[in-house]
Amino acid sequence: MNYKGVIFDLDGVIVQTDRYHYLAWKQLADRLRIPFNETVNRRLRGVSRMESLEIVLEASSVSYSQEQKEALAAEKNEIYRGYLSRMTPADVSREVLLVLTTLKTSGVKLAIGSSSKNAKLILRKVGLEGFFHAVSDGTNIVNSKPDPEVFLAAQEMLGLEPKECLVVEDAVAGVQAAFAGGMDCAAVGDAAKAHIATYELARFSELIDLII
Ligand code: B16
Ligand code: MG
Repeated sequence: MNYKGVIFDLDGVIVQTDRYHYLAWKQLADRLRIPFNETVNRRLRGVSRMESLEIVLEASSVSYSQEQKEALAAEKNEIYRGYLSRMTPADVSREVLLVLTTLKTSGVKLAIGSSSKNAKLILRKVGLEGFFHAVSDGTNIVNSKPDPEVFLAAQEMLGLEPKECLVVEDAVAGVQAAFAGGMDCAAVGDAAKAHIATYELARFSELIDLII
């Protein structure tokens, strides 16, 4: 076995909730008459909710108080959770499910390492509650990616050393977080295109040969 543990990012890796983040931020930005597009959205991947809001507000001429910013973040989260409420187990692809179950039955320890405070809700909606050996998310960290805190917490929960773990990420900030924590990283999507990770996955199922 090449790695004893795998720490999966959630949004953009296990589920495609990145689309819902985009739609929710877009709705808020439209109401505030702030330009927002896929290019700005790419910068929000893996970044915390409040840091994401700061990026969205860069294009605003209005300056908001901390209290107003918290209300705006809550407004976005309400819209986002509206989308999450409609998620089902069908939102996890067959390929992702095959990789997860193959690794688990082979004795690999599995964790989630997500910046999201909605991670446990998402796992419940898609039928993966209780599936992972550890869940480290936005509720147990102070610093979000590219800080390694969320992955270091996951690795500790698994009882493993950083070098024994592989992180799977779709965000550049997530790859940077894995490296900062002393872990190897396999990249999908945007992070793979950036050519900065240890491995670039063309297909998710390549993980099986890479790990076992
Ligand atoms: P929430 P990940 C991240 O999830 C998202 O990629 C990022 O866009 C989002 O702002 C962040 O979670 C916080 O999410 O508002 O639900 O707490 O990719 O780290 O699983
Ligand atoms: Mg992600």
